[in-house]
Amino acid sequence: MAAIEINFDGLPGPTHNYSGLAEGNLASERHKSLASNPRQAALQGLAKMKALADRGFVQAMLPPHERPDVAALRALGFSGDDAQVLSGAARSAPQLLAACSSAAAMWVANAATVSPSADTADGRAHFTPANLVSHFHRSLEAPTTTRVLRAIFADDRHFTVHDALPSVPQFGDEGAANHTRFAAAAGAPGIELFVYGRAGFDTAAHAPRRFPARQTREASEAVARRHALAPERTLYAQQHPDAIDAGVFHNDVVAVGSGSVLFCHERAFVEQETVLRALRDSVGASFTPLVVSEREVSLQRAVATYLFNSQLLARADGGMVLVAPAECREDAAVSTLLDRLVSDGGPIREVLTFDLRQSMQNGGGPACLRLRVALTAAERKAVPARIWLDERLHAELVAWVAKHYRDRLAPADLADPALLDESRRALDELSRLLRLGSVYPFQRV
Ligand code: SUG
Repeated sequence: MAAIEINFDGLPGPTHNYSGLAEGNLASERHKSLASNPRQAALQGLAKMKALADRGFVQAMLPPHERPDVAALRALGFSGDDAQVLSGAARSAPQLLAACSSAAAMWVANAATVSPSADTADGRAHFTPANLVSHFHRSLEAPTTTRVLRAIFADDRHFTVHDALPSVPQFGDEGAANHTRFAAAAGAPGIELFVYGRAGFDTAAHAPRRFPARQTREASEAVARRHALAPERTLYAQQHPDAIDAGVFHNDVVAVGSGSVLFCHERAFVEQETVLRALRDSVGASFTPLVVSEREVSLQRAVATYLFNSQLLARADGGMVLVAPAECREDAAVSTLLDRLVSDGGPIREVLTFDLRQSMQNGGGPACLRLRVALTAAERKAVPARIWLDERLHAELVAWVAKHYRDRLAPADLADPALLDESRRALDELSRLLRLGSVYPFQRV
């Protein structure tokens, strides 16, 4: 049965803020301490989901996580009641409070690596939640992500949700942001490309100098083994260390692929020609690389506009839509490139742009905000949760955001115990709305 690729978008949570937590992510570093607008962040995300659903793309969503993560602060030695834990952390370790308050779970491209049932030996769709060990604030996501995925993909006739890989730097795993699946035809077994930034057990090999490489080759290989992928349909490539040093902390900042198309910068991968040749051999003659030269758009511009952090969506007529950040139309060179892509008769027939500035200022564009899961009709039917975005769910979510979210959050507000209460109340209501069961720590005590 033919599967269709479904975008599960992460929803920014009520504590969305700018804390400069992500080294090597230039937008996060630049916007540190800016006041945020969580309500606008959530509404911008919902507007993208709604617009794509209205165009006939099946759209789903994933919920925010519980933040501030009081349990994580307690594990770090802060004590007393919840309000005292927050005020103690604010006083003596504001960076830890910020880390434990991050709404970074919205970038669900990092939630997990997903292999659809057409690719795996046992015919089930496999999920490995990412351990995200490269940054403390993101490493907190794995347990809730695992519970949420197990609530949605609960039916073990169709799905396997693994545990995250061991949480050590040698197995640094950032999920689908470093993973691309190609398939020449819908329903055909895919070619899965795993992209890593460094070797976990051989630190001498080709590493970036300035910024950390988050994904290790060993992590990618372990995920491929667990998912029981056919070795002849599994490829590995290394991110170019220069790209990481230019701010490409995840491969999806410099490349996006879908179907038979790869849209990337010419400086995305080490030995890029070899990678493209291997993809052509595996995907077949229909493989279409759209490689942008440094001369046309520099790596620096690509990072500044997030050109490649776009979604490539297949329309019913076979053409593709590129879903790009609004920033791409504000840069003359990038905007010209987008027009050229549409006019030159290639696979991209249309470009849509969205204002996702609240997320973008933390380094999260359209592609970061979504996790792709290819599902057959039977697999979709086996999902008990109400996560499919239709007119009604969208309206309910917009009302829910209006009811619970603040429109301004400054760094000092993270210690406000009322924010914790508001956030828990909101998530309690949301988990009922989405029929997820008790996925949050505060619901489980
Ligand atoms: O891990 N930003 C996230 C952005 C993730 C983008 N995802 C993908 N490229 N797939 C990160 O760097 C910033 C949080 C802060 O600074 O407050 C942050 O975590």
